Amino acid sequence: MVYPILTPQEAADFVKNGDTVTTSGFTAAGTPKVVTEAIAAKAEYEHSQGRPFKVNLFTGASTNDHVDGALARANAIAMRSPYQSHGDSRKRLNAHDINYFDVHLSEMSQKLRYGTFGPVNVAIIEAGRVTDNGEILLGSGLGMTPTIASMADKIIIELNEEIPETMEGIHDIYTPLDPPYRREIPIYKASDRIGTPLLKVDPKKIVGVVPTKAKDGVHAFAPADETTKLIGANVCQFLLSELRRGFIPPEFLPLQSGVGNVANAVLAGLADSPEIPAFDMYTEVIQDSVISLMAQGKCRFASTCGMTLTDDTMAQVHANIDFFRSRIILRPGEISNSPEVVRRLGVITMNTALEADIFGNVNSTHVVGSKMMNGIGGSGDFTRNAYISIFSCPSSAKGGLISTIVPMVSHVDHSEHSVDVIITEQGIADLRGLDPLQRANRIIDNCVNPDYKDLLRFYLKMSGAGHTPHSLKAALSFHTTFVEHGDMRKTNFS
Ligand code: 0RQ
Repeated sequence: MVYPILTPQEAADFVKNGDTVTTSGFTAAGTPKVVTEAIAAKAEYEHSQGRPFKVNLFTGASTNDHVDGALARANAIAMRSPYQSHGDSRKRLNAHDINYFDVHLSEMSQKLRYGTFGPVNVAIIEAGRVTDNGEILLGSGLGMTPTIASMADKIIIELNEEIPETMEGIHDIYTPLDPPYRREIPIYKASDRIGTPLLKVDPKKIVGVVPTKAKDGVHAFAPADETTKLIGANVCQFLLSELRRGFIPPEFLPLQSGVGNVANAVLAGLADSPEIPAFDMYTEVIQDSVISLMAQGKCRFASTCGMTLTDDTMAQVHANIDFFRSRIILRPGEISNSPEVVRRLGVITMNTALEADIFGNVNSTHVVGSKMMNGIGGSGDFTRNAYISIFSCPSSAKGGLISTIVPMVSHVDHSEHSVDVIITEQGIADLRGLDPLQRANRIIDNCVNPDYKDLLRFYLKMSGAGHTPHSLKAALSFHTTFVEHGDMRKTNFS
C-alpha cells in the first residue's frame, strides 16, 4: 500500500484547532471508531496546557460514543450539525458549549458542497479496503461520505478488518450535479442502482491509513412493551384498512420507518400481519427487525443509508451476504432521503413524535420547547413528501406526568400541512381532509390518554373563535404546569 500506516495519535496530528472535521457513516453504522478518540485526547492535552482546541464536526447523522461521546466529553466541538443523539453532546449543546444547528439530513451534503458551512479540512472515512488509486470499499453506513471525500483537503482512512470484502456490491455511490445543472435522480423503484459500488477519491489526499478491528457496537433495542406493541398494532390496522379500501395499491408501497423502540415495534407488528403483502422499504436506517422481516420474506428489498444492526445481526448478514446483497442497497443520505425520490415512489412514512398538538403539528426535537433531544434527522425529508405520513408515540411520557398530545406544540418540526395521521396506543387519528376543529376532536377522541381528555376538551371549548381556535394565554399551559409542578395533569385553565 502506498499510504503511510498511522497510529490514531499520528492521524490526530493532522487535525488542527479550528478545523472542520467530517466523518463517514450514518448512526453508528460505518462511523469511525479510533481517530476521533485520539482527537479528543489531543484536545484534552491542549486544554491542559492552556491552549484552545476545538473542531467543527459534521457527520451523516448521529454517530457513536467514539465520535460524539469522546469529543463532547473533551469539550472539543465548536460547531456541530446535523443529527446527534449522544447524552454527552446533548448536554454540551443545550449549554451552548457546542454551537449546534439542525438541518434536514438530505440537505447537509449539498449545503456543504454549496459552501454554506465553509471548507472541509479533514474527512475520516471507515473502509474495508483502499487501493493505491483511491478506490474505497465503504462500511455499513454512507451518510455524507462521497461529498466529504471530494471536498476534504485531507482524508484519513480507518481500515477496519471487520468489513468483509464480500460487502462489495451493496453500496451505490452517486452524487447529483448541483444547480443549475441538476437533473432528476433516476430512481424509479427502491431497488434501482444508479451509481458505483466503490467510492473513488483522489489518492493524493489520503494522508494515512489507521488499521482497526472494531465492530459498529450498535445497542439492542428494549423488547416491545405493552404500549409500543399496541402502537405497532394500530399502525398495522391503519395500513390494512388503507389497503382494503384500495387507497394503498395491492402491490403495496415502499415504507420508511424511523429509529427507536416505537419504530422497532411497528416493524414487528407488520411481521405479524399476514394480510399485509411483502413490501419494499425506501428508508434511511434499517434496524435488526428489517433483517428478520427479510429472512421471513416479508420485506422484499430495502434501500437505506445505514445498516444500524447489532453485532450479532451484522454477523448474520455477513454470513449470508449473497442473500442480503441482493436485497439491500446502501445509498448516500442525500439519495436515501431525497424528497424527489420519496415523492416519486409514494413512500409511506412512519416517524416518532415527542409531542403533537390537537391540530396536528408535531414536535420531534425539543423537550418542553427548549431542550434539544436529537434533531430532526430525516423525518422532515420523508414526512413532507410522503404518500401518507404517519407519526406515532405513546399518549403519555414519564409515567403519565406528560401528555404527548398538547394544546399547542412547544416547538414545530412538522407543521399540520405535512402530518396525515397520528397514532398512539389509544388509537388512530386520520387527519386528512379535516378542518382544524374536526382534527382536534378526532385527535382528542382517538389518541389522547384518558387522564388528559377532559382537559383538552375544556381547552378547545374555552378557545373561542377562529379557524384554528387557540387561547393564546393558555396554549402552553400544559408545559408551564409541567415546569412548575412536574405534572401536566395539574393544569388549571381557569
Ligand atoms: O425518555 O429515554 O428518559 O425514557 O423521550 O422516547 O418514546 O422511547 O421514543 O426512542 O423512539 O425517540 C422523537 C426522540 C423519540 C426520536 C424521538 C421521552 C421519553 C424517553 C424517548 P427516556 P421514546 P424514541 C430516523 C428519523 C427525530 C428524528 C427522526 C427522534 C425519550 O424518534 O429523535 O425521526 N426523532 N428521524 O420518556 C418530554 C415529551 C416526551 C418525552 C417522549 N413529550 N416530553 N420527554 N419523551 N415524549 C432516524 C434518523 O434520522 C437517523
